[in-house]
Amino acid sequence: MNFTALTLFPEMFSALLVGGITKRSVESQHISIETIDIRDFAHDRHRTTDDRPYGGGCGMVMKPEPLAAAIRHAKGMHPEAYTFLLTPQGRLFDQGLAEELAGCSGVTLVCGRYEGVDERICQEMIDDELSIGDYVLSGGELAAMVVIDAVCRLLPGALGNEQSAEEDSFSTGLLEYPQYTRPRSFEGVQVPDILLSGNHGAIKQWRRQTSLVRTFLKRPDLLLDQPLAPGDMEYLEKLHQDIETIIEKHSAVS
Ligand code: 4HQ
Repeated sequence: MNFTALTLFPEMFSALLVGGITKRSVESQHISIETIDIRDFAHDRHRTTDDRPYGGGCGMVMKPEPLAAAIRHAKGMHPEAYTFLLTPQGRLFDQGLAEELAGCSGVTLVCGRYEGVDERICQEMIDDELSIGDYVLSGGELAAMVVIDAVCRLLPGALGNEQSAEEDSFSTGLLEYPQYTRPRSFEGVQVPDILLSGNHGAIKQWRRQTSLVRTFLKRPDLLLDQPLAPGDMEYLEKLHQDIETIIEKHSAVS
């Protein structure tokens, strides 16, 4: 899969080659990461890429001409790729969208700077707008790298352990269960006995149940989306029962 980033700061993307899954995926040719320097498509003496906003106001806007030429160049290189603009106005980039993009042969990511890009670029040359969350970045580059990282690790061959992408939080629809490694006792805190029991059925059940409780406590919104397994319902009903028993006991004395 090819990722092409259009940016005024192509060097930023070298961060993806420093280590980790993105570096390995480039080396094994499961992905390629190309950058296009938007400034290479500005042909005035100062290679200007920004201009003052019509109607006044603070800040600068990315001029349409260099950006349009850069996007046309990218489309020429990768005619089948989808072209996305990173912007807080975009569709929220979540695990579902990452899985969708993992099915594409190419993704082109247009990274704005300043106050944003001329609206005519968004209207005419962008397939869809993506946001990585409700906060304001100083440029689209970090957002584009988030997208590349999250999509890359879903591609076949990207993981040492193929299973771990499927068991990830959000792929199960739940937050992850707690993880432990050696030593068995660390600063007085023990690894839960069940994980040392060798009983794989019991361990699987414990993990699922801790995932459920964690999700309920930290991100109850997630439990409303995903369908639950039958065993989940049984466990939640048992907890519900236990809570009711506690409440009844305490309302009897007060
Ligand atoms: N941007 N998710 C680039 C973002 C953003 C986000 C603000 C995009 C600044 C120039 N991008 N402009 N959040 O905050 O994708």
